[in-house]
Amino acid sequence: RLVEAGLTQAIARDELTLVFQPIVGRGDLSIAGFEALVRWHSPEHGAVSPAIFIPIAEESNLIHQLGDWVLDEALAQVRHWPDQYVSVNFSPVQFRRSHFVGHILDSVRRAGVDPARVQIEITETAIFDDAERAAQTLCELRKLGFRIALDDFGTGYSSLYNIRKFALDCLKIDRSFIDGMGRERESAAIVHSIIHLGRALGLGVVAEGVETEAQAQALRVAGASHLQGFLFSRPVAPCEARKLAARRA
Ligand code: G
Ligand code: G
Ligand code: MN
Ligand code: NA
Repeated sequence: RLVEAGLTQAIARDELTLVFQPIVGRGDLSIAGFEALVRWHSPEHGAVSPAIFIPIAEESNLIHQLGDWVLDEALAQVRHWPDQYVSVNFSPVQFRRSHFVGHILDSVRRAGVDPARVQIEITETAIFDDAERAAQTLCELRKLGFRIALDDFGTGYSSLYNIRKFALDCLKIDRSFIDGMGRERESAAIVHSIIHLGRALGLGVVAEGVETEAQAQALRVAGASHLQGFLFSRPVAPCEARKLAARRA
């Protein structure tokens, strides 16, 4: 597999970069944190989307090396921001690795970063298979001060029963629902339900993929706590993120 071979070299050859997308408060649009998103510029394949290469990395165990690089790079950047957190995506394969908690803790200690400034984004798939073990892992991370976000919420299989047991800080509503909000009653109903659920459980609710002012307004009225999407900012390079962080703390 060509892509797999290239990916093996990508880290050593400095072909990976991170970009950062602001997550803004619903009201004053101040930047609460940035989501780190990995990019691969391959000399052979050009720009390859993580939607393509993350699944390949997961199948070949490269995900651990890649994930370590992403975390270290994200931690290096968060130190330059006044008080925002960095939100890092973790694959279910990483999450289920033994010593996941100890491994992350080592990284933040080495980087000298307060766990409170690190948000761990996991998807429902990560916690679906072995809910007991996942609940335990999340609980340990939360005790250490990490923030926990459930990503792509609404697209997976987590039962509401499980949600109640997990130590979470926020739900991230999948952007497919935000996209459908203005067109279909069903999407709007789902968005409202997730926001209601999150608030009732005392969680933050981040709406992803906000592209229009009409969506932002509807989400404010519905009670989302934070918004993320091209309307506010595309994912930006580290130097740009630093400027935004300093300006809009
Ligand atoms: O940034 P973009 O929309 O192209 O991301 C596509 C997919 O890749 C999304 O599902 C996103 O969560 C995932 N992704 C982006 N960066 C990372 C990363 O650093 N680690 C993992 N596990 N997934 C990522
Ligand atoms: O699965 P996850 O939520 O981590 O995916 C994040 C992805 O969503 C990133 O690849 C990012 O580029 C993309 N994204 C962020 N904001 C928007 C937006 O407003 N519209 C669209 N279409 N994609 C977005
Ligand atoms: Mn995400
Ligand atoms: Na998402």
